[in-house]
Amino acid sequence: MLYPQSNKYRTVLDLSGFWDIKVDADDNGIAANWPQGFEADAQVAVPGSWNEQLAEMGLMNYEGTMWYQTTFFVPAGLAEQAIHIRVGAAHARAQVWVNGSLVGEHEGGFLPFEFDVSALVKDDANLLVICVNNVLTHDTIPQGCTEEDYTTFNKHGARTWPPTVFDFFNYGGIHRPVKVLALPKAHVDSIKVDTRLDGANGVVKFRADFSGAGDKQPAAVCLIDGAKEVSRAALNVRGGVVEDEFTVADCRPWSPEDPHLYQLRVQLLDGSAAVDEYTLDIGIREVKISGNNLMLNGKPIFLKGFGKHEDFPVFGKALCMPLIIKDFQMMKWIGANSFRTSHYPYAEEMMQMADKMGILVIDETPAVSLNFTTSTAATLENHKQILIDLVARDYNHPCVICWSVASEPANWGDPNFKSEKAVAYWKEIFGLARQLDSSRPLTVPACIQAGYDCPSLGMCDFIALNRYFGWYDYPGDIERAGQLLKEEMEIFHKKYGKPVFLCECGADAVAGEHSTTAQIFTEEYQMWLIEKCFDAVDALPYAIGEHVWNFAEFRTAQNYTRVVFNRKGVFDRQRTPKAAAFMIKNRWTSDRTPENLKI
Ligand code: BDP
Repeated sequence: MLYPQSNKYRTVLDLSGFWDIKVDADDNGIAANWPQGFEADAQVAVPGSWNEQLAEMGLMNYEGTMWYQTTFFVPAGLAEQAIHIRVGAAHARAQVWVNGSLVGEHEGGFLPFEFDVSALVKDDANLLVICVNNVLTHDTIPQGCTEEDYTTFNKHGARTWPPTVFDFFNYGGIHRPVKVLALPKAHVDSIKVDTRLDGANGVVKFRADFSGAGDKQPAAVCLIDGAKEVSRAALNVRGGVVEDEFTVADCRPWSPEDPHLYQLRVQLLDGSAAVDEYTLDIGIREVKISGNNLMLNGKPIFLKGFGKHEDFPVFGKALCMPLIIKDFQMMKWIGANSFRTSHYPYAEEMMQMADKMGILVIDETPAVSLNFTTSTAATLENHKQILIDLVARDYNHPCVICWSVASEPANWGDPNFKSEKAVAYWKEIFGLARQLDSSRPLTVPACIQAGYDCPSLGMCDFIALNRYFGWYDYPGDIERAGQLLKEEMEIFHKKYGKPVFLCECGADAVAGEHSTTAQIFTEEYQMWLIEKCFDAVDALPYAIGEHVWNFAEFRTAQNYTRVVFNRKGVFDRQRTPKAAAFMIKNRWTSDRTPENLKI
């Protein structure tokens, strides 16, 4: 799905602002005719999670149905165009009505969805009603849990409030902007680009799909480098599609050092005049696993970075543009070259910035803490649909170097994580992911509870380990932590013969707590433990990277292991650095690079 773009042919109206909201704890809204409009309980900012905005109304921990409404106008000059409503993300499912008619629904809280509402819009104020519900079940991705699940599984031996099987807060709301798109009736629908390097040349293979284009209708595709047109192809649409490839002589490959973007411009023509146009930023680059290495453009690369979250005071999980800039500034400051979208797809704007800033991304689905005892046929179907939609959304981003198709199966004490059902599930997911994208490596970060032979491991292109030696295992024992991590990496490498990535390591640190000795929860302990982990990993020739858990503190469900937030951030929730941040900066920006440290 293309990101909304305004140009001579296309108009985007952003409906961000204050919307009416109405709580529907008993799910009466449809019977009460709320799709036709309702009397509001309050106003809420969209995008935004409702929880912190409306905490004083008792909605901090609300899990249930919430109704949103606003009005929009289609400017007179656009009446002849196709009108779409596009929601960037609404957690966890949504139904959409325009002027009282249901236009569609969507399951999953982290990906965009779009409906053609041309037949419903009026030459007057249009009523847009969106019903959002954030209840998670055994069928959803991520899964939810019941009271009973706590006694059956329950990693921490404690309940959380609200109940979750994962360690982040289940915010609800319209988290990314809602936009009205006015498109030419015949328009570019999607673009898919594959790039590779051939010596000094780059090869850009493209395919564009159109809606409403006639057979043999002319189209033009050109590749632009800044102000210069590099290549142009005159094509005819066949079966709604054009495809071809360009060779770019002496190309500038995209990399963290030189994140050079070219533009691919697709035009649909009527005779020689354009009737629609879409311009996509692309980077020419190649990524693959080769032997013990992760290769970018034919050279080994070592990942230095973080697992992150979308989480910020008041915004909750909503798009916050200044925070995107701040986080990239901090990642550059500290010397990171990568991050993982733990534990769900992030906003499209974040991915665009990663392309521009040359930051590599491990792009993760929301299938966190999958449980094969509770999973149903619907869980698998939801997971597959999310994978299809995620790959469709992010395929063209040069920053995406890997799909993390799920994370931490077995984390919540599932006794069936090695069952035949689990094996069959993983085969379906990996098979689908490889069919959707054969160019990027796949992985599933593994927690210690998954042991050495979780069935997902053998299907991964590299092993990603989440290890908390010195924290959950042997808290306070830093020396042992380093030793155990090294032994663990060795075992996985021997067993699978694949490169190993330290995907998560870390410790909670309460900013302002200090100690001269290895005392957990202090800033020093977090710093020393992370350094020990780096020392262990940097000495291993098959290690392809080290990611710290987490970039910043984040809200979780309430639980006695969390002091308001998960404190493993090396920055606090407002992005103030803790001591560990300076140690990491020193490691990642000095000559003591992991490459130099390798023995
Ligand atoms: C890891 C999970 C992550 C948690 C972290 C922790 O992947 O979501 O936040 O543990 O406990 O296993 O801090």
